Amino acid sequence: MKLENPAAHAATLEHFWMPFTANRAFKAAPRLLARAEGMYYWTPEGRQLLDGSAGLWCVNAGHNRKPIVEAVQKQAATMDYAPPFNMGHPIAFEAASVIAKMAPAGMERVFFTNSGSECADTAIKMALAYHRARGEPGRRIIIGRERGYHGVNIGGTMAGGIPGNRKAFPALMAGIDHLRATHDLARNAYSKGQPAHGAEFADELDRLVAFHDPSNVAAVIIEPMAGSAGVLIPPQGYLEKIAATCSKHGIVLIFDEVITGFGRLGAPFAAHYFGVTPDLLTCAKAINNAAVPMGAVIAKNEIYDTIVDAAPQGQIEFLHGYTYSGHPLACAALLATQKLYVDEQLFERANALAPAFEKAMHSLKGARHVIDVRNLGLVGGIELEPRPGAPGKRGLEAHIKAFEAGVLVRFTGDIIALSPPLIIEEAQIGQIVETLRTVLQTID
Ligand code: PXG
Repeated sequence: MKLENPAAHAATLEHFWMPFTANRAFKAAPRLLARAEGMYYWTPEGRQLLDGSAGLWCVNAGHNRKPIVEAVQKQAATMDYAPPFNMGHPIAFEAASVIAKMAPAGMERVFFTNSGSECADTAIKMALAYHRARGEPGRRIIIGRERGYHGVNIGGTMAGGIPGNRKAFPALMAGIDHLRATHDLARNAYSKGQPAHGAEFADELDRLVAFHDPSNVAAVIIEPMAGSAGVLIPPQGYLEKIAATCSKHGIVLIFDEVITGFGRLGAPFAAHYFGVTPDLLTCAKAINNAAVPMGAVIAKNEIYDTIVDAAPQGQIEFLHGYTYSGHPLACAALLATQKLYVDEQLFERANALAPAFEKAMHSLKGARHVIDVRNLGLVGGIELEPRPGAPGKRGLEAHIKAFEAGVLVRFTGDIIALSPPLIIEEAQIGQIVETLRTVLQTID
């Protein structure tokens, strides 16, 4: 049989089953991106779009940065792939060292994955393996939080708190409980930075731990700042309380920093920003500017030592890993990205821009449909009043109209999320905000 030329299919959209997408609606009215550079995307027709979301919270250094592109090209031409099981290649060790150096003190062991989802499942397995190695295999319960997002693999889906993502998998969800989300518009609307009210939401952890008994609880997994579910910023004092409860009861605290890692809050990690150190920290996305899929779980040395020392010499200590753990191209992109962050002082830049970003964001107070504006570092959330009987519609329409007006923003339900590349200029922040103001005027 003669094979057809695959390029003959290039123009059809029907074969790609798109992720987290209303496939039929999208394919009826596609929004395609064909090229990117710096702060901008271009559509196939050549229309320019200002990137207000760093792709999906991941392109922190801006698009197609030359040092990253060249590093990936060079690595592809040197060694495309090498097996990571019981073998190694130097650049994966180098990449792990770079991440270990920037992680909070005492967290110097780095396990590579290919995504944030794989990180969540890896971290949950590490927590269970740690308790088993310590002689407490009964600790199996994982506590997540409502509105949390830890990706789409089974562990992350289970610990996550977005009902729609979970409802088809109830049989897989034993041994899990959830804290309440900290969102409290009545008390905290229009907060600048961390909201003043709500540290007591953390008291729920004491209740859940007492209810299940500490001897059964393995880990708590939360995003220090929840991104996907609508930019939910931790109230002052909340994370400190959560960490204290975990520490008191020997529970592994996992921070999911897939969004907050690598400068989003003007610091290497949210753990630095908030001054709260977890036991395991997951990251992905901006780890290598999203140039090649990659994630990493950063573990406290004690967790690594406990798991490794419990196994007999010569035996695999942690039966877990991916064909592409520490993929050479991903590592090359990581090294170039992390160098760029330092050379251009992009985390410091995010920090320096944060006050101007906050001011611009809060100028949307009083704009049509807006019921809250919140911000932290270079993250902004604009919550719209849901249209009666049609929640989520306003958010979607705002996203589409902003796209048509040349600005890319994220939306979750009726919450618009901004997380621009850290190279953004003040004038571009202004352009995003003014575009949104105009767009909100034009939707019902
Ligand atoms: N944890 C967090 C906190 C995330 O934000 C993941 C895990 C999963 O990562 P992967 O690489 O498996 O997708 C994420 C992903 C949005 C949006 O619209 C956010 C994510 C993914 C897709 C869309 O805000 N975050």
